[in-house]
Amino acid sequence: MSKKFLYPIFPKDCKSLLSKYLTKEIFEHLKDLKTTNNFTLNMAIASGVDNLDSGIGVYAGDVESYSIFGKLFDPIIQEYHSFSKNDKHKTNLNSDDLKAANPDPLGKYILSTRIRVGRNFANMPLGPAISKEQRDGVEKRASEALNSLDGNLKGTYYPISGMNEEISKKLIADHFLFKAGDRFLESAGLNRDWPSGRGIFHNDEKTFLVWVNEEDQLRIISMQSGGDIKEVFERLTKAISKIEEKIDFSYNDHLGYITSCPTNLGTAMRASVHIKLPNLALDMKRFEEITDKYYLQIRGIHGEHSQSEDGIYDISNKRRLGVTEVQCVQDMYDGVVELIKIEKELEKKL
Ligand code: ADP
Ligand code: CIR
Repeated sequence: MSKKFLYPIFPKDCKSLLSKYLTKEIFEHLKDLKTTNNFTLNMAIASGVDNLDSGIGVYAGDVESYSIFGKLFDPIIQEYHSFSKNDKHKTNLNSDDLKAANPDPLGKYILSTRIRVGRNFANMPLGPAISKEQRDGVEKRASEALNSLDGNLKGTYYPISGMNEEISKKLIADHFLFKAGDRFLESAGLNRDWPSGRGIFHNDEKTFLVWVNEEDQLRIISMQSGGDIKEVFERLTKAISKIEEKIDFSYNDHLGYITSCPTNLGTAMRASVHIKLPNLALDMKRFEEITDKYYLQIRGIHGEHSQSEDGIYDISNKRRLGVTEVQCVQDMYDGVVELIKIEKELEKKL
């Protein structure tokens, strides 16, 4: 007999948006619904129910999840992106519109810059609801499209299956490859059939990389040492348009690019720097006042849910939906300029 699906009780100190918005009434309303890919509310909330330290706690199995379970997703999207269910998304990937001269030409603060977007195939379930056969098909189509790129985007696709453990450990430590066994993704069903269908494509310099079948079917990444944010954005936009010549991605006027985690909807873009701010780090209240003002998120240097080391932080745009790609990078750039200015002032007071 199947286990009865009961209303989850969250502890008082649970801060996830799931615990905030999944009222008993909404639960009763949604608990027996499913999408055409058989994705249920139980599946959508599993990550936040298992991981009480989640910030968000929900995942979509397909684009339909966002409407069928809209009573839960809409307020979460509203709070994270300040975006209402009647708003329209807008896109602008024209790098000429970005005003971002290197804010740290001497390389004293910014160690590296990375900009990524998530993309999922049109007419295909998202990772939490995809079958093994569909996932392997995505890998085949993605690796063929990627292996045909040329110029500075030319590279090689490396499946995770059969990858030497030393090589994968080094790629993860050097910030190029996703970690295996993430517990948030595990509960969301995103690690099923691991490692089949997963892999990484990169050029020789590792300035252009694509993750295949992690949280989204593609994570298209441009990164390099230092703070030339515009160059990183230019490489990314060129890569996106080349890949879009070969693959149709899931997109609609309301939610923009469709992703499995609602925080990534819209542009699906996270533009970040690894930046050394040891003095500002001694006053986290002030640090967070600046990051809040510019709509930025602070992460540790080994990615989400990791800690800072040696006063180095991962600073990135928080908003992704209802703002353009250029604005996402501009948010990060403007905030970083301000952070460096304050760090310099604090240095002078030493
Ligand atoms: P995502 O950016 O795809 O949401 P994570 O936060 O997990 O995922 O980060 C993925 C990897 O990218 C981690 O190894 C992280 O340290 C690395 N990373 C993120 N931003 C930068 C950056 N600016 N420079 C170098 N590595 C970065
Ligand atoms: C969580 O809920 O903490 C994870 N599922 C990750 C959510 C995405 N994080 C973010 O803030 N962008």
